[in-house]
Order: sequence, then structure tokens, then C-alpha cells
Amino acid sequence: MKHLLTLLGTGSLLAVAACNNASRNNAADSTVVADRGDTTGNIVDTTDLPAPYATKSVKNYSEVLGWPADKKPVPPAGFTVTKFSDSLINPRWIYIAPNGDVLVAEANTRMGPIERVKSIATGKEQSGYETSSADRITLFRDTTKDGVPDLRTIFMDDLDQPFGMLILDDKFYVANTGELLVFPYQQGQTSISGKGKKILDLPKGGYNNHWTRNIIASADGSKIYIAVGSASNAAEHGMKEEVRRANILEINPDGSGERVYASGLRNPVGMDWAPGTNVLWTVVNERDELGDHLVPDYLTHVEPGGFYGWPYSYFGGHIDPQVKVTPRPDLVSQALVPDVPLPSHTASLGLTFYDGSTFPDRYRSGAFIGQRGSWNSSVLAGYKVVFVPFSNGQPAGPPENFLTGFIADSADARVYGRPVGVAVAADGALLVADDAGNTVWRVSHTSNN
Ligand SMILES: [Ca+2]
Repeated sequence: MKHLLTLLGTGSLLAVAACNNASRNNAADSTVVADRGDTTGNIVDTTDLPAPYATKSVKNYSEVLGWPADKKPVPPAGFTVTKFSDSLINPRWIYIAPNGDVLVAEANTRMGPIERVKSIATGKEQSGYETSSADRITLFRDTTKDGVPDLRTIFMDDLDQPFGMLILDDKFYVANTGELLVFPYQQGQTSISGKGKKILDLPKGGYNNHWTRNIIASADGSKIYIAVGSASNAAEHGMKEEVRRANILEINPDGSGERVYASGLRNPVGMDWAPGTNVLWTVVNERDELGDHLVPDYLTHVEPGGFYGWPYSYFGGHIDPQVKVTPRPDLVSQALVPDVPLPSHTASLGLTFYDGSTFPDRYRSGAFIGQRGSWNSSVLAGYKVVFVPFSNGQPAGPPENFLTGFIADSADARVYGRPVGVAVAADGALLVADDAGNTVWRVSHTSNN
């Protein structure tokens, strides 16, 4: 049995059995090997990171095939995957309303004509990057409680790359890429009709894939947190372009009182509160162009006022040699080491803690992470949903595969879909937004055998 030492942010060392997953999840594990082209699975040892440029930075855009009728993602034994909905247009993010309604934000990277030509030339086009964005939110309701929605309707449209959604008291919040909007909302409402208002401008534009603006409220509803990714890969346009970016911002529910809650987070997207705590966690999509195994993405608790390195350093004080802006040793000396490393270039974006009651006990309060996969690894990394077990609000083991089978052919970089948002439905099932597959998948627990 091979053991892994995972360095936790608290400074403690956690010894975990790396073979846990292999013995538990045979069906999905056969896909692990195919996913990574080797047997390294999800294990990342940050005490032994390679040097920058140890391998060449590659452009390896996957080709999205879409899902054939006889294929679907592969869950662990005892779980069943069904199609919750298809025929969506880039479903990226899922929000569960207090009454159980499922809201799905459909939005995409948007490119100008020059970027589009470049995109076709590099192969990016085939990888689910289109020129248009549906810019809408679709509502699903399962009135008969059988896991199949009985109502599907457009909740809101005419948005501008909407992503984060939030219902707080009698208000519905939606974060477009460049602003936070709020509308009157009453429970059970199936579309937004009232006049809304903009309560905050957000920085927009820049590096293509960092247009998402996720939002989440504190448990008491007194604060809203907004995840805003960087405008660049590694500050190549200078720090003036990065004002209010690579941060989690905190505001009052009326948009006032903004402060930087945590910084140096290159592209934080998923956010959730560890069950039973008041501790915010996030997953961060780390930087490109340093080689196949740099820089690991990560799951971390968010330390209020904490600085996580970007752009100057990664995983604490590892200096990024591609950064050309004025060095800040004062900041680097304070850079926090994230809690749970995830493989580089997995594009770890989706995050939800499991607060349902229908999955087996070991999943309770653990974290599901949607890994969309990226282009900067010679062997496709990510393209799956992983699970990190938690105990007493702390990670209690390494990431393990939960939902795989998105990769059709690793050698030819062909995939069926790309998972992003994950959410726990009112009935305890896990919903997964497969943005390139235009599908929302439902994973339910159906057997203890
Ligand atoms: Ca139903």
C-alpha cells in the first residue's frame, strides 16, 4: 500500500492511503488510467513539484464529440447516472432554490472576430469555445419527485454571460460577467419579471476563460462573496489590469461596503461553506504555460485577508519565472499554502459540499469538484468530477474519482463533454452541468451492493 503525505494549510501532515479509491471504485478507476494516460490518478505531491518548464508547455485542445445515445458518465458502484436534462446551450452553473427548483445558467466564452480566427487555427474552436453565449437561466422543477423534471422553462434571458446565482430573502441575484444584478423574487416564481437593478460593477474582459463571476451568501445573509478571476494568465498585461481581480470580494447585500476578502487567487470559481462551520472554501484554477505538472489547481479554505500567491508565486513561495511585473517579496513571504492540491490543468471549477442525506455516510460533508479540463497538458487532465472526503470540517483523504467517462479517446484528445458546476439537489442527488455536452447529469445512490 502506497502512502501519500498531503501537506495541509494548517501545517499538519495527514497520512492517507492512496489506494483507497482503487479498492472502492473499480468501474470508475478503469477510466482513471485512460483519463491520465498513466496511473497517477488524482495524487499530487506538492513537496516534490517539478521545476518550471521541466516539460514543454503544450496546446492540446480537446475535441468535443457530444454524447452518443449509448454513452454516459461513469459513477462508482452503487450509483446511477441519468440525464436530468439535455438540449441546453452550454449549461455551466447550477443553483438550487430554497423550494428545490433547479436553476441552470447557460453562458459561454465570447470572442471577437480576431480571437475567433485564432481560435479556429489553434483548435480551440472544437473544444467547446464558441462565439456566442445563450446568456440565459433555465428553471427545472421535479413536482413528482422521481428525479425527472416535470417543468422546464426560461427563468431569465437577455443576460450578459450570467454565472453566479443567489436567492436571499425576497431577492434574486445574478452575476453577469461585468455586474451584479438584483431582482424581486418570491418563492415558486418560474420567471423573473420585475424590474431589477445593478448594485455593483465588476471588472470584465481579459483572459478568455475568466469571465465567470460566482456568488455566495454567508449563512446569516449579511454578506455576499464574489469570485473574480484574473484578467491574464500570469499578469502579462501588468497589475493595472488586475484591479479587483484574482480575488474573492465581500460586499453587503445592497452592493455597498466592498472589501477584498482574499487575494492572489488566480481564478477562483466554486465556493461553498463546509457543513457545520462558518469556513468558506474555494477551488482555484491555477496558471498555465509552465509545463504539464505545474501549477496544481487546488481546493482550499479561504483565510479572511489571506494572500495565495498569484501572480508572484504558487503553493506558497514557489516563484513563477514567467511573471514580469515588479517582484513583491513582501507578499510572497505571506503567501498561504492551499489545503488540497489537485492535478495541474484539470480546470477545477465546480464545488459543492455534500449536504444531502441519500448518499452513503462517507460522502456526508465531503466536497465534490467539477473539473472541466484544460488545453495546457500533453495528456488530458480533469474532464471528470472528483470527491474529497472531509471529517470535522477538514479534508480527510486525497481526491478520488467520482464521475468519469467524459474522455472518449485520450490519445486523440476527444471528449464527450466537460463537467463544470456541481450541486446537491433537494432529493440528495448530485447534479452536474456538462457545459460542452449541453447536458445536466443526475447521479443518485441506488444500491448498497
Ligand atoms: Ca418528475
